[in-house]
Amino acid sequence: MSYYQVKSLEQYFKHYNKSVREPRKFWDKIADENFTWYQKWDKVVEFDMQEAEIKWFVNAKVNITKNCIDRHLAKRGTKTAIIFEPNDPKEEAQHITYNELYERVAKMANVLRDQGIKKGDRVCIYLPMIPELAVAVLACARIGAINSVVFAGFSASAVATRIIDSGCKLVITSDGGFRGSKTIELKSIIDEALQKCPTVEKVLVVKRTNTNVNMQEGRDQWLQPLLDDAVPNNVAEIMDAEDPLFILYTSGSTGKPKGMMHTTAGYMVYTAYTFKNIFAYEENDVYWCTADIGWITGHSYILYGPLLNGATTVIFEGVPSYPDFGRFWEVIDKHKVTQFYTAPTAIRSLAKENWSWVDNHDLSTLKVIGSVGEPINEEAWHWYNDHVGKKKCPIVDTWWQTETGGIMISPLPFVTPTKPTYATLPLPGIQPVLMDELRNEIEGNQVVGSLCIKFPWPGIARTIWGDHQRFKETYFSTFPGKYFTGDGALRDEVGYYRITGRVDDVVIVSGHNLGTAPIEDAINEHPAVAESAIVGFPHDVKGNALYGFIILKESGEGRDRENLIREINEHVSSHIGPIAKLDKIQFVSGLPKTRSGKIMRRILRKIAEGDYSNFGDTSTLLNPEIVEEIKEGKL
Ligand code: 6R9
Repeated sequence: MSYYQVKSLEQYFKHYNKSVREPRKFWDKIADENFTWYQKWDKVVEFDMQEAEIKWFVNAKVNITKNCIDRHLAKRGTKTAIIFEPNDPKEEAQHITYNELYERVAKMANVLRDQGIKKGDRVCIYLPMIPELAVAVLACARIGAINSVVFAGFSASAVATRIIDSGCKLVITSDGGFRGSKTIELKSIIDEALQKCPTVEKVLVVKRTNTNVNMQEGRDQWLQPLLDDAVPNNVAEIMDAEDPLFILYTSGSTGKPKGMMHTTAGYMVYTAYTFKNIFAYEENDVYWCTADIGWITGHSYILYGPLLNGATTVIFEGVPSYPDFGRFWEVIDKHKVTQFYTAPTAIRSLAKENWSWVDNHDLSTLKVIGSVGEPINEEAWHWYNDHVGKKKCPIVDTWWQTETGGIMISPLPFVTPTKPTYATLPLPGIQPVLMDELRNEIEGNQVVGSLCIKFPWPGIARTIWGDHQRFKETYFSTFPGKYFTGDGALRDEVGYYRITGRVDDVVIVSGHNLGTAPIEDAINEHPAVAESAIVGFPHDVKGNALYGFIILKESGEGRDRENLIREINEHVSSHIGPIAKLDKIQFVSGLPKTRSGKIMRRILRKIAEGDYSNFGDTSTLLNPEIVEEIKEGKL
């Protein structure tokens, strides 16, 4: 592998400047030197940022699984590709070598083909964090099926929305999943979801919990007997660089979830390059990212990035607090983890517990530790640095999004001096800019603005499945010609970036992006509710929690409030999932609205935060008196 690796800040700047001056040459070299292609590209990149049309490595032919698995077999066949650490520490960990991974993916790919799945068909994967999840994702990529992994914490109705939107033909699930002390009945959630999904013809079921499940004749089959009969090798499908690789849903500020579509070659090049550089990965390292493969972090940095680099990657089924608060640290100790990548919400929840949970384990193998998902607050940063990294492991605070495919702004370990709460500098090849309200680029340092990226990079999502117009409007219209991230940021005196949070109606709760609109829709479906508005407010552990302002219908006025709160939260749980439950619900008689009928969320946000100092300009409010009422009734 010959991705460039910079050794000093000076080298970084040299490299960075080159990547901005000659982006085509920069990416051409990385793609050329580090992957196996059936056919190389005619053109490195072709784009029209106004129309949101972007193509990388035009006309190249490739299969990403050949690059993740096959090409490593000669040198690394017996090396561990995946370490599976089960939910229950008493269950033995599994070490899956590259040879074994090849066989398992080949068999799975053959099963999918036998079931009639062809290139371009959509497959929904709804599985817990077990090796079959990785195998299923890779098997789809092997045969060119477009997979849509749905996080196994989503409810039946949320899964159904996603299956319907992408028109999946087949679902891969399991009888159930273990999560801490709980067992989640995944198959029965799928059964309920599929009542609304006419496109699904087949369901393949992995046995994990031995829970009793209902198997529908003609539709459902146990996966294992099919795998037992399958041939252990498979010729990979030849994919065009721009053929879709996967769809992954993310919340929007309005309407239904957005199916972000990533394509093959650009995503491959970008995840491999970023993984290698940001985690300073070396041949015998053991890398662990605690995310779920149901989120982009799991796609890019549990599966693709590590496997493309021939790395050993840990898949962890459990949760940080089970069987006790020492679990993360015990796993690092047990598997001699060298790079550890987690989320601020996990750090905060563990930092609340006794230090001895960490200090009783040997973490001396760690070299680099990372954070992702939301801004990391100063206190959590220091705790992570002191207790986990022991002040000797650089913290890579990595800023990126489902839409960006891979990490965009992050320190490079041992190169970029870190600064708490700062994601620091863009990776070579990435050109961030801050924009003001008049849509002008803000030059210079010590400035704040809306974070945009002004030149495409290989990992950028290409569209929203089935709705290119929405893709264009959401990301390329606010600041014409630029990709708008939806985040605000500041640039300090030396040019370091600090992400200040979302500027739209998305709230990040425990690292999960939640659009407020779908939650409001779910609440409004409750028969006693007339209208609602959801905002985020700061929470010690979750980063943000949800605060709901709810107007009841006349028929709901006399109802017992406790019961109503419970019912409303059940409604949210069943429509979106338990992660979207509201921490606080305040019943109000009206919501502050502008003359054009828009809820002024900025005011509600301030009230939820308990900050009454300055509501800003309220002159456009139709009903200013409501603000006082809401303030007085605040919980
Ligand atoms: C990878 C991922 C994207 C949003 C993003 C931003 C927030 C992620 C961050 C961060 C500050 C970081 N975010 N990493 N904010 N510092 N290091 O999380 O993707 O689920 O799509 O979320 O998360 O607000 O816009 P996704």
